[in-house]
Amino acid sequence: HDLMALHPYNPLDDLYNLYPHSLRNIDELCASIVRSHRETSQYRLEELQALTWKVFSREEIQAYQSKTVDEMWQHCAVRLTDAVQYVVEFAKHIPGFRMLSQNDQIALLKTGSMEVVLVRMSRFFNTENNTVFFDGKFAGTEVFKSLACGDLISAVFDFAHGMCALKLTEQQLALFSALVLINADRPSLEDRGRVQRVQRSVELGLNHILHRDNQDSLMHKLYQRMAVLRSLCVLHMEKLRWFSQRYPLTAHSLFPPLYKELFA
Ligand code: CLR
Repeated sequence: HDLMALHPYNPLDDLYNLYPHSLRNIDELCASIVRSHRETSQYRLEELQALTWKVFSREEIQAYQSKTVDEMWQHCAVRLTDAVQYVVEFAKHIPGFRMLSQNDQIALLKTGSMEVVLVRMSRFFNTENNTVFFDGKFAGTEVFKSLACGDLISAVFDFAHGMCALKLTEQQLALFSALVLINADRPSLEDRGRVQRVQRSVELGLNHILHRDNQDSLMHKLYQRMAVLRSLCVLHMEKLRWFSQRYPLTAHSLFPPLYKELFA
């Protein structure tokens, strides 16, 4: 009886018994997603931990706050695009992604890349003082004041806080990021069936890792996080539209091409 409680029934167990070879495939799938995550995550966790004491000074915060709205937007758009570029690299090494048509790859990145950046933000977030690693130091929400979108910034910080509370391992985070990206429900997909097959394999991978870690109950929480992510990205697109209307020249000629291609 006690043993049953330790190892709750998992439908994957049947699958493993029926197809022992597919367990090896799932292991290989997980290994390559984890490797891709590691190679594109910019900083290792130890490196970030060693930097937590680096916070912006009063004067530095004031310098960010006295930037004009369009200066600060441009600055953040460049930083975000840099992060998105790493997510594109990550995507390319998810088994099955490169087998999708170019149209479908772009469709997935258009809706998913910002979401993955926000998932990754939790690695760069210090819950002790609510700061994020930005421009070489840890920054609180006040640093982003001149963007004039406080509601988006506080929602993004709340999300990072919530992600940190889940205390995901790097492997769990890697698989979750892949699942956020490979989503057959995204708009304007040509070959939804093919995306669905890749999605199912990533889902199996995440299930497998959570089961192995004795954390099956995390799956439900992760699906809840995905719903919050969608609403954050809708908010990001609304802010971007608002900004482009007020500052059409900056948005048109000074934003990085990739940022425009994916979000505009
Ligand atoms: C996310 C994880 C990446 C590294 C990285 C780079 C840029 C950071 C981003 C992280 C988190 C979100 C961030 C961004 C720069 C600006 C943006 C702090 C840490 C904030 C939320 C402002 C968004 C403004 C838009 C509306 C333009 O691997």
